[in-house]
Order: sequence, then structure tokens, then C-alpha cells
Amino acid sequence: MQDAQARDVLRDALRRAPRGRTPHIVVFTGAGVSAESGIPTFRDALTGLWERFDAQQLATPEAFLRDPPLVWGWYEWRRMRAMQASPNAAHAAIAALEAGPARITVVTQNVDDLHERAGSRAPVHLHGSLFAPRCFDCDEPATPGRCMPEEPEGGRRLAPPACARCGGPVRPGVVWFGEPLPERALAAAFDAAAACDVLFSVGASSLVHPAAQVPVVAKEAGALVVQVNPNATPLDPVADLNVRGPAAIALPPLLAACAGRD
Ligand code: BV8
Ligand code: ZN
Repeated sequence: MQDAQARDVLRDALRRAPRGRTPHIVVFTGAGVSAESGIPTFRDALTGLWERFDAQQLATPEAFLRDPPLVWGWYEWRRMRAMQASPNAAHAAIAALEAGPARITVVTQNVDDLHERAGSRAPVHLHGSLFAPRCFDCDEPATPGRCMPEEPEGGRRLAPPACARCGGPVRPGVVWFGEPLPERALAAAFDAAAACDVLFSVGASSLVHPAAQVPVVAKEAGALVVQVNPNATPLDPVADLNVRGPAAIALPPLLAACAGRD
């Protein structure tokens, strides 16, 4: 489908919002939205100290308990990469939607803070954040390092700090595989998906559950579902529009059409 046609389809979907109700857009993002900011996606092979590991193996409580410095060092290296990165044109276009006429809900699987730094007011983090460490044993929040970690390019093993309250090991504030997602965040994501007129799935492989269900809930509730991804994903047969391209290039013109700015 040509871009102009896609923009027409989007405008029609927003016009169909029942009279008097503000049109509602959900933007659901995965690691691919941060790819053009230089942050490796979960599909990319790991590098340096961790190149012989699969991210899905390391992003688990078992891996942390087995070797806390290996896992904590990985997250500090990733926190450094996130702090060194800048939001890209996709993050900016998503944030700019909030100045437009529609109600916007941003739901992200990502643990970086690029949506916030681009100006999105309250993204729903389904998988937590690199900037919310807490104690592994007693859940006491630990002060998030806001200073840039000085990690070597290839990474290193780094012993996690000790909890100020109980002395237990501090862990990253992310949701690991095998751990439940934060209930309020997941409920907010499904509620927004069930109520919206249009849902964009941007840079998500649609392989990680239950997050991958969010666009499906929107589709089943009657929303127009638009997927932006250079590659095919399991969402392809569900999406109404599959826009093949990198987020920073393909997404801004589509969102401009939603804000009536094109
Ligand atoms: C749970 C935080 C239960 C950590 C992450 C049902 C079916 C199958 C499996 C399961 C299921 N239910 C549960 C499971 C198990 C598991 C799971 O989903 N496994 C899959 C992978 C087989 N899920 C869980 O374990 C979840 N927990 O279900 O708990 C429970 C309930 C009660 C009590 C106890 C337990 C927890 C899942 C959360 C894991 N944590 N992140 C960290 O970051 O280190 S997930 C991790 O993957 C990241 O958050 C990442 O965002 C996410 C998903 O990946 P994507 O975001 O999609 O990124 P990915 O790299 O995969 O793909 C990038 C995409 O971008 C690609 O499609 C690529 O084409 C595209 N792209 C590339 N460049 C660009 C681009 N797109 C646009 N522009 C570009 N330039
Ligand atoms: Zn503690």
C-alpha cells in the first residue's frame, strides 16, 4: 500500500471515532524503535564479554543468582549505552502526537528511557526500566545510577551493590523471563488496546508474551492495527497495514497524518 493510501486509511479510522469522543491512539514499541539510536535489539547477537550468551538466558533470575557480576555488569553496560544514546525521529514523532488532538497511550517493552527523553509524558513500561534498580531480596528501591557508568566497550563483570536496608544484592529493575509483568502496567496496556481506534506496533518482534498480545487485543476490539517493522513478524496476518521500513523513516509521516499535520 502506498504511503498516501496508508495516511488516508489512518485519517478515516480516526474520523470513525464515535462523535464527541476524542480519538484514541496507542503506540506499542519494542526494541526496534531504539535501533536507530544505536541500542542493540534483543534479536541482535550479544557482543564483548557476553557474546557467547543468548539474551534470553542472561535476562533471568537464575542467571543473576548463578553469576551476579556477569549479569549486573551486562545491565550497567546497557545502562551506559542507553545514556549515551539519543532519541531518534521515531521517538520524537511519538512524543509530538501528544500535542495533537487525539488521546495517546505509549506502551513499551523497552527498558531504556528514550521515550521519556523525547518528551512522551507517561510511557507504560511493561518490562521495567534500566533506571529503577531494587534489592533482589527485599525489593527496597536502590538509588538509580544517574551518573554515566564507565564501562569498558567490551563490558566487564561487576559486583552488584549491596542493599542499604538488608545487604542483599541489588538487581536491575527489569522484568526477567519467567517473572510476571507489573500488574498495573499490563492492565493499563490491555485497557488502552481494548479502547483505542488505532494501534501502531513499532519495532516489536511480537515473540515475547504476554506483551505480544497487546496489538491482538486492539485488533479484536475493532481498532485499526498498523505495524512498522523492516521484517515480517507473527503480527503480520493480524495487522491491517504492514509498513516495511525502519521506524525513524517510516513512522513520522504516518503519525503526522494522524495529527493532521501533513
Ligand atoms: C511471564 C526486560 C509468567 C529484560 C524482557 C506464551 C507463549 C510463549 C512463551 C511465553 C508465553 N507466556 C510466557 C512465555 C514465556 C516468556 C516468553 O515470552 N518467551 C518467548 C520469548 C518464547 N515470557 C516471559 O517469561 C514473561 N513472563 O510470562 O511470566 C508468570 C506469571 C505469573 C507468575 C510467574 C510467571 C516475561 C517476558 C519479559 C522478559 N523481559 N525485557 C531485559 O531487557 O534485559 S523481554 C525483551 O524482549 C525486551 O524487553 C524486548 O523489548 C523484548 C521483546 O523483544 P522486542 O522488543 O520485540 O525486540 P526484539 O529484539 O525481539 O525484536 C526487535 C524487532 O525490531 C525485530 O522485529 C526487528 O525486525 C525490529 N527492528 C530492527 N530494527 C528496526 C526494527 N523495527 C523498526 N525500526 C528499526 N530500525
Ligand atoms: Zn534488601
